[in-house]
Amino acid sequence: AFTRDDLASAIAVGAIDVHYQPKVDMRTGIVRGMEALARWHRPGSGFVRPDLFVALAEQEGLIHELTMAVMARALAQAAQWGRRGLRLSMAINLSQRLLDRPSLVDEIAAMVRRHGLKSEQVVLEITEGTLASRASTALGVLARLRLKGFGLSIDDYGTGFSSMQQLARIPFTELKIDRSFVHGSHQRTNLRVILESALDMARRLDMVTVAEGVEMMEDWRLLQQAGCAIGQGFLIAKPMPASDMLPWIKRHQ
Ligand code: G
Ligand code: G
Ligand code: NA
Ligand code: MN
Repeated sequence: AFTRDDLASAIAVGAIDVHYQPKVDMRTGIVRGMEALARWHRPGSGFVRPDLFVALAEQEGLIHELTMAVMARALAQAAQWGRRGLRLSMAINLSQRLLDRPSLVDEIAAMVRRHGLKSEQVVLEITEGTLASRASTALGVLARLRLKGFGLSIDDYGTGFSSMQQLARIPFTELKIDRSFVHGSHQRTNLRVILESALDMARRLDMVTVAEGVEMMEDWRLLQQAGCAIGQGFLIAKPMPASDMLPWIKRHQ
């Protein structure tokens, strides 16, 4: 087990690492962007599951510090890849608690500027389920982020409650369909119908369509046929440290 203090000091000393998972163009296979995923390796006790320490950070008032630490690393990495000629978007997971913080917009914008990046290169992934509970508070922050040019992605789409309402009210740029509608969709008609309907709706709303949890070749083919723009999942690549990325991109292209 780990305590709030363990996590707080891990954040403070820079022990929270970031792994990256590619998001690829499903027509060409070209890597379009990365999602930053927090990793915590505790000396002596191994990896701590991110869902566990993210939840603790949310409960214990550390989510702002955690997110800013992840973002600082991820943006520095994106800038470094940019200098190597790789134009990749960088996606950061934002938890609902942060959307209660009006200063968030300027903090993120300042950090992006500091790294010499454009807001258009940065995508903020927000889990749909978390939005349902606080839509009114979150709305202003999300609208201001969008006005500044940031991409806004609905993460895990299909698992929340008021999904249609969120879509109508918030200017999301990307719909990321939850892996439960992706995995095995080629074998199950009901998953496939939901998947295709979500893709159709997103396209008509001018949103970028992303499928997460692509693990099987048959699902990849179905997504391609259904016109899904971007895929992410173990079939393509698992999350990996930054040092593995350039060799992976070389092999993948
Ligand atoms: O890859 P995976 O095991 O990394 O992630 C598990 C969960 O933790 C996912 O729901 C993922 O979105 C979440 N997660 C990973 N990194 C972050 C982060 O930096 N911030 C937030 N809010 N969630 C994260
Ligand atoms: O909630 P979010 O979508 O941010 O979660 C990211 C999580 O999904 C990470 O834990 C990552 O390791 C995991 N993940 C990424 N690709 C796949 C996949 O193809 N299958 C499964 N089961 N998990 C995946
Ligand atoms: Na995500
Ligand atoms: Mn997701």
